[in-house]
Amino acid sequence: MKVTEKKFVADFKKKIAEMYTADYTDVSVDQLYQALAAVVHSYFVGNQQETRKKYKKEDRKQVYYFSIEFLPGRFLDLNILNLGLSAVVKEGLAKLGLSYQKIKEAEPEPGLGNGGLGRLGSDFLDSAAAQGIALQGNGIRYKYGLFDQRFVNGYQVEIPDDWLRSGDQWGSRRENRACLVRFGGNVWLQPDSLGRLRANYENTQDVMAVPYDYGITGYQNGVANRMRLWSAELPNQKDKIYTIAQKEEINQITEILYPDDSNWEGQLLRLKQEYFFVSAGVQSIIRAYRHLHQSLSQLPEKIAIHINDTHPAVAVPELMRVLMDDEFLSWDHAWNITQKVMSYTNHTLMSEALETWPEEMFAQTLPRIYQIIQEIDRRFRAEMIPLYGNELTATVAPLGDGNVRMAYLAVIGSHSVNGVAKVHTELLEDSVLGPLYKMFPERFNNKTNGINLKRWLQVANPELAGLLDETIGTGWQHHPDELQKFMVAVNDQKVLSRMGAIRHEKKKQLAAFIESDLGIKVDTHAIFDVQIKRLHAYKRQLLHAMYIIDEYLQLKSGKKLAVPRVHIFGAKAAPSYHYAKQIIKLLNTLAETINNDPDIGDQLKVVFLPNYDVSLAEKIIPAADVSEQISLAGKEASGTSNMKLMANGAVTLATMDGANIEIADAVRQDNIVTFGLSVAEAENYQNYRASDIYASDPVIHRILDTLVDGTFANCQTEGQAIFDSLVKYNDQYLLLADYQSYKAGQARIDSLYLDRNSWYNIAAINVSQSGKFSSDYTIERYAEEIWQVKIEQSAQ
Ligand code: 26W
Repeated sequence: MKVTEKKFVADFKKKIAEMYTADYTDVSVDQLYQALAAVVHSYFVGNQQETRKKYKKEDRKQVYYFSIEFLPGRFLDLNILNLGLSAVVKEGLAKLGLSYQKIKEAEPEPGLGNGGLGRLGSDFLDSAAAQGIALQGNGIRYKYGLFDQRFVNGYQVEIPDDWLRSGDQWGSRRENRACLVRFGGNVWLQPDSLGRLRANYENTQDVMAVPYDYGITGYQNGVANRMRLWSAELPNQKDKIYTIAQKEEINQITEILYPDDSNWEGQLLRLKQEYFFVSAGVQSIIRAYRHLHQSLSQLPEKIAIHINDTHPAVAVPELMRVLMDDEFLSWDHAWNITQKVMSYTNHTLMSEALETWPEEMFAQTLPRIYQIIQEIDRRFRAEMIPLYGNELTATVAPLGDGNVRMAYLAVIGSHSVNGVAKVHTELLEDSVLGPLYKMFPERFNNKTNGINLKRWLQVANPELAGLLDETIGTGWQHHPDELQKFMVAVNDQKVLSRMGAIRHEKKKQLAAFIESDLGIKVDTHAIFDVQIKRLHAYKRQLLHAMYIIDEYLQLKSGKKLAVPRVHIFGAKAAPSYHYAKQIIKLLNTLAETINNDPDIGDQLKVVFLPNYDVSLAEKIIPAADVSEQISLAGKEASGTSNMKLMANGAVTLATMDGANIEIADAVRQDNIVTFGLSVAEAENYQNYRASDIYASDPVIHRILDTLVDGTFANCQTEGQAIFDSLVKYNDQYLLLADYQSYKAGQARIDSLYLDRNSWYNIAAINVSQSGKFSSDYTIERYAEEIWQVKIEQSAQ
């Protein structure tokens, strides 16, 4: 369908008249957005239907990407770009005297994830559609997404994120595809009249899972895949009456996203969430497969299920259940199929994030699934003990220490296990999953993460994308490796100065946003030093804070900084993660003190933008000069903001951790600033005594003292707690060990920035080397090496 500007304007006006019985001059910005979304949606429903038909006709193998988090960001902008309608929409609206920029800001963002894991899932969905890969997302339609973050007196306050308040412009409710999911009760096996074992249930709590489908558009290729999100509702049973409490209990299952990565409350509810979307997903996959195929033996040739982190690992016993109890396959046959269908990605090395469930809770909530896990466990032990002995086998059996251990279950039930950066995969093999690697080495592989350059360059930074188009042609949009061609910019004064002008323009836009949001004026000639990611001790926002204090003390003692700095943060802390919240308070206190100190002026500013999300990331990333990737080596699985910032021309200041190592390889040592302990050094850092460093290093001593001596007012409790975490409790993440090396890295940043030409050269090299981190390539590697599915359009 060719959409001209004329057609678009007519469709838009008509839609507004239909929806509001009003003229476009007589509706609110929210209403304009809703109508615009409806029009854009109508332009790709045809693609959705065509794509489904095509996959069906070709009998394509389908991949189902199971993830408890997706972070799609705003849909409108990306869909318009993907449909090739950017100019038509912008100009059409302008003709009506309307600003596209304003209207798109009215879209509430679906915050259905906490961080990198969820955003990676969405980048993968986008890239799969761009590459013509038959991949669908399967997840939860949380009524409330990740909380909205406000700061009150410097403290994080969490506000419910009511993203559906004005309806759902992109999701289609598919009631006819609903499934029943069972919890609790008793279960027993009994032979039926044909002698087959049937599972009988009594006193179960039944929940209806209703899917909402969201179209995921490919990049200008007519493809629209889908993300299917499940919502929990009361079953349609006329003979049953539910109490309000029962109704509440059911609705609660998909009420809210768990803001995770520390201990969460309501473990049981989380377990229910996991089984809920997994069971609904598996049932609907088998149902769809059954429509087209006779024999289940071919299932692995037609279906792949990907387990994104352990949260959907219960897919292993759930598929076993469906194959045995509903389809009457034998254990061996079902197990053989299950292992071929399942694959698993691990996203974290933090041992506290490897999910386990108390066996008792698990058995009560999912009695049949628990039985199946017991049998998986029994067979695993029977097979492995003779080969590896009791002790080693016991360390990685699915049941142990009174818990169900989801990561081990996922590895045992899958044919492929991958980490998300080279070093991460090595560490998985060496430590966290070591014994399983010994048992099944052929299953392990690495798939370094990637990012969707359509969103992170074309949508977030159309100015830079435009310069790339002009300089090297538009081929890079389909073949990101062609960004290499931008190496012509190196030492080309004309291109470099245009890039410099764009960078400055993006800094001005961000500065205007900072001023309107926080009332802080920043100097756009200062270095914009950016750290944006979940707030977590291992990511070491505190190391960055120490440097800010160091700079502040220098300025107070009358010294000048080599280059003025604006330190920009975006980060949410899990509501129950006390220490992370204390660091937020500290950063806000630094901002308050420093920004209002007349001695400091424009030399130093600290900006903590509240409510970090995908939309805010799109504003910050194109304006960043420095990308802070400073986790303790060995802790960050990959990181993906490092890739987004690099693609926009920021210079990375990094430890050799996660994908930073691969970024350093790609841009070469001169074009990145690295510092700090290596993975091996950090691992072997025995006999570390933080208090010795505090005692012997006067710079560090002075910095840490400001946390407790009243330099920063109204932060005593937090300052003391943070001081204690470093000095008294021995600095778990080795900040003090890395500080001087970090500071030297910051000095190197200053000296590079002072030579603006060479700085822009480095920026251009970073942009030109970012193509290899496109998720288009990553998803192709998954498709070829793990799922064995067809790629329609090769990005190579
Ligand atoms: C306890 C359950 C749990 C634990 C951790 C739930 C969720 C999490 C995180 C939010 C998981 C996460 O986002 N991990 C990140 O995944 C990215 C994509 O692979 C990586 O780039 C990041 O390094 C990793 O921290």
